[in-house]
Parts: sequence; C-alpha cells; structure tokens
Amino acid sequence: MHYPNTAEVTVVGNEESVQNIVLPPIVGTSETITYDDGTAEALNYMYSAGNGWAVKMSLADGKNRAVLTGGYYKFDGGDRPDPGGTEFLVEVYDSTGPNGLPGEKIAGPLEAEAIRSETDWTFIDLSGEEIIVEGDFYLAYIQKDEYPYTPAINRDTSSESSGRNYSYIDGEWKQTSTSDGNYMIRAEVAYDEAVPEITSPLNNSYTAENTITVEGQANPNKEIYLYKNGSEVAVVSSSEDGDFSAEISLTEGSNTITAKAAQGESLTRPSNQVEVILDSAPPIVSINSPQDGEEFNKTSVTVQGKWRKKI
Ligand SMILES: [Ca+2]
Repeated sequence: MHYPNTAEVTVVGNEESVQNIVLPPIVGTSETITYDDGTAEALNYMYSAGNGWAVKMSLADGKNRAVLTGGYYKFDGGDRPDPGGTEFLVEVYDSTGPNGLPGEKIAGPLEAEAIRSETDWTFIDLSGEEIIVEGDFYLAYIQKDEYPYTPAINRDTSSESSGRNYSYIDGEWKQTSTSDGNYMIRAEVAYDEAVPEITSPLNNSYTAENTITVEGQANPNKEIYLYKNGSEVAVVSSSEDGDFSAEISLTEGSNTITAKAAQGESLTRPSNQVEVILDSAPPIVSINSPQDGEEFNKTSVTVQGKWRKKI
C-alpha cells in the first residue's frame, strides 16, 4: 500500500518515455474485514444484469476513515449456472441511504474477472483507485451479464447471519433474509495513520466570523498543510501530542477545508473534508404579532415574526 504521488512527465513525439515515480509506503495497518467463515455451503445468482449483492463493512473500533485497497469475492466452482461467465462489476457505496442502506456510490462500476473455484477467492486490487471510506460502507458484487452467462456468488450458511447482507434488485437495496446466510465478500482496508484528521469545526458549520480556528490531530511534530477550496492557506506544525491548530480566513459562502501532513518528500492523502459556510450578512427580522402599541393583561405573550437573509 502506498501514498499517491504525482510527477511531471515530459513526452517527446514518436519516442517512448519512461519515468519511475516513487510511491512512499503507507505507515499504518491493514485489515481484511470478514463476516463469513470461509466455507461455502450455497450460491446465488440473479437473472438480470445490473442486479447484485453487497456486504455492509464496518471499520475497526475507533477508526473512522480508511483506504479500501481490495475486495475478496468467493465465486462458486461448480457448473451452476451453465455455462456461467467470469465478468462482473465491483461497486462501493457509502451508508448514507435511508436507515443506513447503501447511499452514494463511492466507486465503480469497475470491471472485474471472477475466478470460479471450489477453493480460491477472487481478489480485486483496488489500491490504485484511491477509494476512501468513512465509516460503514458497502462492497458490492453487481452482475454484468444476465443469467446464465454469469458467475455465482457463494454463501456461507453454516454460520449465523451477520445481518450485513443486502440485495440490489431493479435499483433497490434491501436486506436479505437471514436464511441466505452470509454473502462471501470481504474488504481489505488500510488505516493510513499519517493522514491528519480535522476535529473542529464540524462539517457543515455556519459562522458569521471572517476567521476560524481549525483544529485537528496528526502524527507528532509534522508540518501540516491546510487548504481552503483547494488552495494552500496555512502551514503549521503538529505538537508532540499530534495536535495542530491554524487560523484560517474565510470567504463568503462555502469554504471547504482539508489538511495534509508532510510525509517524507511528499504529502499524505487529504484529511476528512470540512465545509464551513460564512454568512456575514445580518438577518432581517420583521415582527407580525403583537402589533406596535398593543397592550396585554398577562405575563407572557407569543411573538410571531419572520426572518430572512439579505441576498
Ligand atoms: Ca460456512
């Protein structure tokens, strides 16, 4: 697993250009998120292309961000369906749908090739795709071709249902019956510990102040680069505890703030993205009730009015 890196390459017409780009390795840990027991007792396939299944993946305790570096899929090695096929699509969704269902598609459809085997898993290398997952996410198997020209995904029915299995039929995600067991899809993630995290302000904050203090966590004693709407606006150092803090001036409207840390001669991936909306125009308030000069013989009164922003 590596950090992304960019380099300028000069290309001369009609000549082959070769340039090696050094990718510093990720400092962190890797994990394969697994909810099946590794042995298949059943299989499934859909009749229509475009349908499929997904497993809801949760990051390790205390982790809220990771790079999805690969997916493992277990396809059946038998002759169902006949003749079957090997092409399928990989898709990744976040969990922002209703009740935590798949929401936004983070990646895909990515073309993939299934190994149909009684023993071997199909590993899809996603490390070049820069798929960042934040919290729960779904790794999906989408059927590229219709029955019977498709591989069959295996199910582990000998262990208890994880409650994390979902079907995608005619554009709709639904949790599968617990009797389906566990669809055999696993996710390989890397926790890139060098990437800073912005802890304050919270995403989608509103302010009327022209400057804001951005606070976060990073590795100790690192240079932290802060960006506003894609432009570098501050460089600060993290403390021995890894804390950092920077004053940033805001522009009217939306300010998208991210941070990167120095990592060798390069920079890390960007941190979580925090949007701060500067709304410095005072609201205009008009009171409809009570009327001016109106008198009451009670100790409380309901005031009704409207406020609107100047545009
Ligand atoms: Ca099993």
